[in-house]
Amino acid sequence: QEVFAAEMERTFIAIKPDGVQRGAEDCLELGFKLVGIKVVVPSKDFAQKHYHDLKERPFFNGSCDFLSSGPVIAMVWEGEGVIRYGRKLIGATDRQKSEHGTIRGDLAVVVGRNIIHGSNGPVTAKDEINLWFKPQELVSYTTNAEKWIY
Ligand code: RTP
Repeated sequence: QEVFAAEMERTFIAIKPDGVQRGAEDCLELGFKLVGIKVVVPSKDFAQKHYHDLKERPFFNGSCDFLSSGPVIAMVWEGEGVIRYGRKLIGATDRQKSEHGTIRGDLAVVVGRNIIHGSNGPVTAKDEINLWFKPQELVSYTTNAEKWIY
């Protein structure tokens, strides 16, 4: 029996270089379906593409330098409501404003070193997934767990 509609929401989540260096990659207990994962060191040019929305902001260059400073764990997660839930689990951008129990609230140091990234809406999710992953790097599968965990 098909529990969910075929078209599932997907989001892009990345453990940033500070999170990888600190071994924070096991912080994700999303309860959603992981459909793509890889470790990459993004080039500066690539980081600029990822942060293209922030081009006019004073911290754009610093954020791009930082994202390209070391390995990033890039992931695509799938499931109903995964974009919003991912953001909730990650917590507010600024560590000072992120709640305890969120990844940033518990682990982030300052706004520019905030451990993890998650798409902030359906449009950016689509753009970011397309930027970071080729279609053939994403898998489709069903598990029995889908009946209880999503
Ligand atoms: P992200 O894209 O990394 O998930 O972060 P976000 O949506 O929560 O926040 P956004 O405003 O898109 O900012 C992207 C990243 O830029 C760095 N930042 N630095 N120095 C600053 O004031 C400042 N503000 C933002 C952070 O690393 C932030 O995650």
